[in-house]
Amino acid sequence: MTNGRRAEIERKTRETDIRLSLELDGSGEYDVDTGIPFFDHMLESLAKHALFDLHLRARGDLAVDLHHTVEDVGIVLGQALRQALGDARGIRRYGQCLLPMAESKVDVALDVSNRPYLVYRLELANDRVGDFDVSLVEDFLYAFSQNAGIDLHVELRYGKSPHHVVEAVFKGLARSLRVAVEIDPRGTGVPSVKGAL
Ligand SMILES: [Mn+2]
Repeated sequence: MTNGRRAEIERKTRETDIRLSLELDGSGEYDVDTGIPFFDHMLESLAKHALFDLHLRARGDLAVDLHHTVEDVGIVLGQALRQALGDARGIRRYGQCLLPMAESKVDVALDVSNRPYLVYRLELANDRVGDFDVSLVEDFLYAFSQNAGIDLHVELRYGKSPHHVVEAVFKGLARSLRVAVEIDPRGTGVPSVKGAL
């Protein structure tokens, strides 16, 4: 089914230096290094469960804060997804997943609509997993959804462990994306009555 739905992006600013390649019709192969071990763990899960091939090197000013690196990876990953989709011909467009992880459950729904929006209903104490501040998840998802053109809804149904909750968010996003960007064998053209996404 590979029809060249891939993108490669390099982006360098005073804060971060990022190289990323993304293949939508992949097999979940990844090689990720952002300098933030827990964030790597999340992005690896994303690639694995979306069946994307993802190669990512990010070097950021982590000594200042993790925020620039996390946000900029979200921007570049979103741009790559948008670019790889092209005119979005043949995709399913919608995806959703209710993802359990141990004691936690997270609800993800998305529309690859090219009308970005983020609804983020996840209230956790200002916890950390390793060096990773849980509030960074919203920054990542905002940057990603804006740049990918995705209307993204994430809601925590319940859960306690910040590691499990955040991992459920990334895995739920992965499974939703997998369905939404897959080529629908019954699809005919761009999935919109407007004829464009
Ligand atoms: Mn884990």
